[in-house]
Amino acid sequence: MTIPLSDGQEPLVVATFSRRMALQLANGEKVSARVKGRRLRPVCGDRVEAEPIANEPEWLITRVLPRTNELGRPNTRGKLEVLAANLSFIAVVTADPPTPDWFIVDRYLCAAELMGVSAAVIFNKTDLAEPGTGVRDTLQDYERIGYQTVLCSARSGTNLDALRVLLARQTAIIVGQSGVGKSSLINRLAENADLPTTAVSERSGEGRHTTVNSVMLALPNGGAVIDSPGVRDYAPGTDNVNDVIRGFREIAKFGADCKFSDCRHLREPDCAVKAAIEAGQISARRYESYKRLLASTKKLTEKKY
Ligand SMILES: Nc1nc2c(ncn2[C@@H]2O[C@H](COP(=O)(O)OP(=O)(O)O)[C@@H](O)[C@H]2O)c(=O)[nH]1
Ligand SMILES: [Mg+2]
Ligand SMILES: [Zn+2]
Repeated sequence: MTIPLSDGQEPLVVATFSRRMALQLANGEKVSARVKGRRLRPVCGDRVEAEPIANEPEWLITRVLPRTNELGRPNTRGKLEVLAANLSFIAVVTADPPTPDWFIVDRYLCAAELMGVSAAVIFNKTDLAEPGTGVRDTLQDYERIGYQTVLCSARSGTNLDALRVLLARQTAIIVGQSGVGKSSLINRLAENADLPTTAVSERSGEGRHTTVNSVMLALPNGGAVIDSPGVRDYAPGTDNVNDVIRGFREIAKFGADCKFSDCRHLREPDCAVKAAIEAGQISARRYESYKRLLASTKKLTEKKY
């Protein structure tokens, strides 16, 4: 199955393996490609200019077209790595096991806000156990601020239709801690998908070896999903205080009523955000994530001077 491209559209990057790529051409054909020069860094979702290489089966990518957005995160060396580009949706997956790390979820949701794309929180593996009240309350907090949530199971198939509806006609990336079932979900959603999945117990903590950086697969009812098996669980961050504030939509909303227009919602007087937390209108746990992300930007900023 191919990802729908309109006639005459530029080739689309549908898989990356280090410097090697798979391209889908406008006629639906898939070709492998190399990248011209060291400075070009195409990622899944990129539109590129490319040409066939004479006397070789491969194509050469010569230019990456301007991106509408990109999802980046720090890699193991602390450098920003772009995971995918030109997205319309981010699905953040959690499960138990592994023990949910909601800070990772909040960081991806923050990135989605800054990119201007929709996002949802998925809780997978409901076949193992019904989610406890802690998980349900947390998901409800996300619903309250306008993120859709889905409880599902890649194994039993429960509620996968809800996920299909969410992802239909989107260009989505599936993110989340390793072992939550991202590849398993995509294998159920995308036809002909055969992504490798790995039991949590078989994973080494220090990053397992994966050859594929990321791959984009077509969905049966239109749209596409990207799987990006990372070597470790690095979630996006930001070094800009205003971006952190914008990245937490409920904090940005209540923050409009603070006394000071540059209020960081920490110890400032007449802070509408603090009032909203006390009134139970903002989740205290989300506020902790906000403060944690803010603290990490402070460290970054201090390092610069
Ligand atoms: N019980 C159960 N196990 C699942 C489910 N989804 C994935 N798994 C298992 O969880 C492990 C990690 O899955 P994988 O798709 O590789 O996770 P990823 O790292 O997020 O891509 C594998 O052993 C899967 O078989 C599910 O819905 N229920
Ligand atoms: Mg995977
Ligand atoms: Zn404030």
